[in-house]
Amino acid sequence: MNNKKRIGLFELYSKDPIKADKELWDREINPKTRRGFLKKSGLLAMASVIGANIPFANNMPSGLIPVAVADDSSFKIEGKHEGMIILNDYPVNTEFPAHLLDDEVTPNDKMFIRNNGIPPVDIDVDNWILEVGGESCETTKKYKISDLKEKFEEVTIQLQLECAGNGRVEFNPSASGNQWSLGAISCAKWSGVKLKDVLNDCGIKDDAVYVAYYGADKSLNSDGKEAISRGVPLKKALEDESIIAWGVNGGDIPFHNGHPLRVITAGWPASTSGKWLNKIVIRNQVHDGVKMGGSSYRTPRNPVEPGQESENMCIIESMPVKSLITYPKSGAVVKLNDRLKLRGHAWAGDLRVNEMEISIDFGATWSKAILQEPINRLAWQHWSTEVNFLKVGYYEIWARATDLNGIKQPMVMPQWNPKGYLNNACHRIAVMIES
Ligand SMILES: Nc1nc2c(c(=O)[nH]1)N[C@H]1C(S)=C(S)[C@@H](COP(=O)(O)O)O[C@H]1N2
Ligand SMILES: [Mo]
Repeated sequence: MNNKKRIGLFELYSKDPIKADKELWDREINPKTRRGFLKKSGLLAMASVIGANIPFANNMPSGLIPVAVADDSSFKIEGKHEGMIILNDYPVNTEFPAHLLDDEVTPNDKMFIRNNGIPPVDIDVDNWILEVGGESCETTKKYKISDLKEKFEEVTIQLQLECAGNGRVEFNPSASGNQWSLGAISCAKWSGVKLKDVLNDCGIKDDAVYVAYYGADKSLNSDGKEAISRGVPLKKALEDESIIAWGVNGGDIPFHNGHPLRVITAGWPASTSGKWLNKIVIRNQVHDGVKMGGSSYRTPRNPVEPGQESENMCIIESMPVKSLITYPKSGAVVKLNDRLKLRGHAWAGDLRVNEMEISIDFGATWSKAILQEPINRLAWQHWSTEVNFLKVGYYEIWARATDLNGIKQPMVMPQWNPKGYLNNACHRIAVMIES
């Protein structure tokens, strides 16, 4: 560090996040992870980086980067909310920073996008055909969207969709793939029909074990093949919440989110929820479509040392317990003696969240937040609370959810796996308390 007086990075961060990020690189903090660890510098150096005193410095895990210097930066793209973060434009992969996911029901312009290939063009909604077949389907049938609407009971249900790779950016050693931070999660209100009603209309043979989708998008390497074709065991497909949707939040599904039709099997990796849906197959074996095999959406059956591969992988099913702080935005400046209101969401795959806790002292003590019931099964739950700060300075607010089985979110990265899936570490935000 030179002697020149630096503007506190915290202040710079709130003004110009991109410049602040660059400063970070200059200051030798691992630039790969937004929540990595300081290489050498101690807490004193850290305090000078953020330009403030850290009241609970004693409790801070050694080397952890204060989130004030490790937050999201965002820029603009057409079509979705301007705060969208673009991770990749070919194929399109975008997410939102946590504070933009504050809505109880995720609006269409804030639904993340995870495309594996090239979406279809020239979509003709009136003549869009969904075929249902497969070796364990008694009668192969074709439906127009209008047929689905006429034949089956319509349901509207709020469902969480989370990419299995959400949080991948924190994996160390790093894992290839989109470097999702926290925002590959949405919970919108979907309208359509129950998948089981359609499957039963075609007849499910006794030997059926799996239900899988095909979509109209194509792989990037112009071989004409699908980009992805995944599925779920029959039991999951037959749940009341597994649906074929043509609408979301009272309107059409946005183009990049699968217009005009998609399947949703919420609580599982969102890769099981096929977009631009044109075919469903009832299988007599575990589906063998694109991204079902190898290490795709699989984790080692037995824990591996970070950086090691495994031959023995199993398919990810229900997603783990997780939560977000959606208010305030990380970097908020609060007056001493003002009670700070906090809120966010929590979810736990197929399960419910049972408890929500907050810490303002780097996890030394926790206090319970108010946790609401989900509006329906497989919708996220909202939590809220208020906190008081005793001294001025830099604080972090950590949030931790516990699922119905008593499983809590880990504080740091969970078990490493080769593809960087299932990071459900606690979300942390920075706040500055001023007199
Ligand atoms: N047809 C098709 N379906 C798909 C995908 C895709 O690329 N093509 N991506 C999957 C993955 S990996 C995820 S995380 C979710 C993302 O849904 P969203 O883009 O609507 O948020 O869609 C899934 N369904
Ligand atoms: Mo995904």
